[in-house]
Amino acid sequence: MEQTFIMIKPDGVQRGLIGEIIGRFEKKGFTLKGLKFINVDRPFAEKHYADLSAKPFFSSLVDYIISGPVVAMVWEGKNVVATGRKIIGATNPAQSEPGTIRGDFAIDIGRNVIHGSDAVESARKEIALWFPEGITEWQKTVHPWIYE
Ligand code: RTP
Repeated sequence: MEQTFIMIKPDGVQRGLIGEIIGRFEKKGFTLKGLKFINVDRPFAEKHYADLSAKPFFSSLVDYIISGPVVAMVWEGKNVVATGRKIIGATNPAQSEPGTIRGDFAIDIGRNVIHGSDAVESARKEIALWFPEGITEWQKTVHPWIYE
C-alpha cells in the first residue's frame, strides 16, 4: 500500500492545528503509520529541502522549519501521495482552494502550515530520512468499510 510523508510545520503546531490536520487525514480513511513530535536542526532541514537549495528563499525556508517543533507523520492508503497533496492544497495559500488545509488555514507561502511528499519516490526518501528507526507495523481492521 502507498505511503506518504506529511509534516505539520512549526506554524501549524504553534497555531494548534495538529488535531485538525490529523483529523482530516483520518476521516478521509487513510491510516496513520508513523508519528513523532520533533525539533530538527539546520543540517537536517537543509537535507530535507536539498532540491530547493538554489532557490532564493532557501535560507528563510530552513529558518522557518527549524523555528519550533514539527509533527512528522507517515500516512498510508490508495493514492495517498496525490490525494494527500489535494487535501493540503496549492503551495501558495493565495491559490489554495477553500476546503484544503492551506486554503482554510494559511495566507503566506512562507507560513503554509504543512508539507506533503510530491511523488511516491520522494515519499520513500523522506520517510527514510525522517524515520530511520522504521515505523510500527499495524493493520487497521476497518478496510472493508473504506475500500471496496
Ligand atoms: P512542501 O515541500 O512544503 O510540501 O511544499 P511544496 O512541495 O508545495 O512546495 P515547494 O516548491 O517544494 O516549496 C517548499 C516550501 O518552500 C516554501 N516556499 N517559499 N517564498 C517563496 O516563493 C516560496 N516558495 C516556496 C513554502 O513553505 C513551500 O511549502
